[in-house]
Amino acid sequence: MSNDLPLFALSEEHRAIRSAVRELCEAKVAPYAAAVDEESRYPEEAARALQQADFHAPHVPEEYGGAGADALATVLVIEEIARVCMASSLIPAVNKLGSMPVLIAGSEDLKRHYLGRLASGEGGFSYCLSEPDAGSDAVAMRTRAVRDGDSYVLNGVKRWITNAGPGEFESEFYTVMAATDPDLEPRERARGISAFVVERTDDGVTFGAAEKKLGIKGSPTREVYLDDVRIPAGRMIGEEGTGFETAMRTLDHTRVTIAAQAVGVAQGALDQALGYARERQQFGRAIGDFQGMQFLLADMGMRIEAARQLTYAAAGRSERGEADLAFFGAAAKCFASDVAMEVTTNAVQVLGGYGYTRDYPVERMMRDAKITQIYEGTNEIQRLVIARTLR
Ligand code: COS
Repeated sequence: MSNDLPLFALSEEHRAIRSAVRELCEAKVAPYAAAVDEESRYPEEAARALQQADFHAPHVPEEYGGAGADALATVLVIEEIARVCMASSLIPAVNKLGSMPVLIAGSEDLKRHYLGRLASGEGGFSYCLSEPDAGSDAVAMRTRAVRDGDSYVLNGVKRWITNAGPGEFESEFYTVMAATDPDLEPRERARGISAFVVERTDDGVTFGAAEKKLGIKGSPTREVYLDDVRIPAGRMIGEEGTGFETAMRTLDHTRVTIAAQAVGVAQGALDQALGYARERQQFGRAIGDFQGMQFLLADMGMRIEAARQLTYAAAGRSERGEADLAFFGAAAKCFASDVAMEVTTNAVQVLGGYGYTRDYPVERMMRDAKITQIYEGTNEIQRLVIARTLR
């Protein structure tokens, strides 16, 4: 047995990507993270730096002008950004989420046209599945797309759309799921849903006010209104009636990136807790010398590493398109986000009163971590998806 190629380690290339992103994040993302949160403003410095380094949408294949990062490399990029600023990590994460339907099911024309524009930095890509009355029950969507000659006409409201808006850094492109056959029986309804690319400059597209959120305050979330939006039929992604399947297959891949965010924010909180435990003196010694504190920190480190390994294993399934990806994507997202919530909460505990103030980043990390248990499917939905695969 050879010793020079560990079976269970990152490749040289993956390690190089991780250290390049880490360096960039320390210099150009971390310094602005607190202000971005405090002022609920777009992380423009991060957006520019990520774009310059080609980390804004690293998953776009080289053939469409992208960096061609595989699923694991994309996870590493997102994990490292989330370690210092969760809101900024949504830039590559949402660009992958929004464009994945095109990659999975789009025509060659759509891929060339839109992935190239995403990769070049011309515009970001958002994903529009949820609606005011269709969250976990995504099939219940009311947005309609009606065929009219060579066009489709879309009407409806999409809610909780990450990075939606008219701003310079907000998304130019939107994958919109809409019912093309709304009269099917409830059990058949998924087959009446289709996916489309909508551009924000299309007539009839407008946006709601930015939501006031608990965390990820630097990442805008808005409603998207579609009022008689007429788009060419060629902007349908895949065949009519396949939109729901495409939406679900997309989430199988991108739940892995939410797991990456969760691992990153948890690691960021542990790093802060470790630094504090080493420095903070009480009862004549560093609090990290107390066994109670060591046990807490040990549990944090252990759980983060378990979440990381599951996330990387899920990334491998995503890259290879393996049949058990639905299980791995849901399991990684659910496990890592529960770990992130626990670890960030414990990090606040380690810092005590200081941890509860905005003078230290752990309270922000705790608020930011919460969303990973909710978006791209609540953890209750992940458990449902997992349970179905166990049969
Ligand atoms: N891959 C491919 N196809 C899938 C799929 C997947 N992972 N999951 C479901 N489908 C298909 C099913 O095979 C089924 O097709 P047929 O009708 O041809 O058999 C169709 O999609 C409907 O699936 P299902 O019957 O499972 O639909 P349900 O209404 O029971 O809902 C859940 C399934 C709950 C899993 C789905 O609605 C869901 O994931 N909800 C959460 C949505 C979400 O994550 N929202 C977050 C917004 S994105 S930020």
